[in-house]
Amino acid sequence: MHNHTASADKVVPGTTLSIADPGYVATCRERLDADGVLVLRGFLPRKVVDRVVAESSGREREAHYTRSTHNVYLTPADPELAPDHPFNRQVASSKGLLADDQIPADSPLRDVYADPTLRGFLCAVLGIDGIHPYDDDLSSINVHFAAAGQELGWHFDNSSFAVTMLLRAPDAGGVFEYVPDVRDADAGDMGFDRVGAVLDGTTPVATLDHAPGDLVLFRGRNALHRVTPTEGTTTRMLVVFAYNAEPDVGLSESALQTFYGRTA
Ligand SMILES: O=C(O)CCC(=O)C(=O)O
Ligand SMILES: [Fe+2]
Repeated sequence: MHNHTASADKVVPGTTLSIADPGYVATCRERLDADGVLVLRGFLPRKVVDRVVAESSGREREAHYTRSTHNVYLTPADPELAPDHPFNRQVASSKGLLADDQIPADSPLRDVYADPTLRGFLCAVLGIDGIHPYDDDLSSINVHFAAAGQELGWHFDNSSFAVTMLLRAPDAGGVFEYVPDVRDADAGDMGFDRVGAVLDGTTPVATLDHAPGDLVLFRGRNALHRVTPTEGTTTRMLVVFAYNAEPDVGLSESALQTFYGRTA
């Protein structure tokens, strides 16, 4: 049993607060609701981050690389609309990733992902009744690589929340930028004018201030966001802890093929 994260009484580093403490949880929930983002600084101790980087960085060549252009909605273009309509404007994304079945069985990332205290915290802060792994072998824990020139173009996420942790920052670039409340997916508001302004660079954007080991909760369904191109020889590394609010949800075979180049 590996216990890198001292689950039962986890103290938020640099504070006396615990992610099991109801007052702290309430504060975090308010912050996430207000800002659409929450950063738990120093969540994973530096020594453990270093171990994860050591176990993963040599495996960059085993990652599955994809390069695509897409609209911000991650949907096919609409030929009825002009090519420069905000629905059809294309951005570029390129990255490499290690799928869940490529993460070592004894990786500290598995302890974090399974940690019952963390899962309880996420449910409380996100306002969901349950939190479950993906029902496929690839999607739950992913390590993303972005070498020089690789970037994620502006997009909205399909999922309502994401849990990520930077593992290694590049020398420059690789900055997470976001603009809250650009669309309202549930109300059917596509936010075309706001999307166009962000793509034109005429809207101020927020920059996420996060360091390796910080745990980030981000609501990316209505917040437009991107990761700028990595600059320099240090590859950006980030882990995505993917959960579902419902049990028994897996990605479709075609989605698995798109993301991982395989289905099992
Ligand atoms: O790499 C990041 O910091 C964010 C990744 C992201 O936005 C995504 O995978 O949808
Ligand atoms: Fe995203």
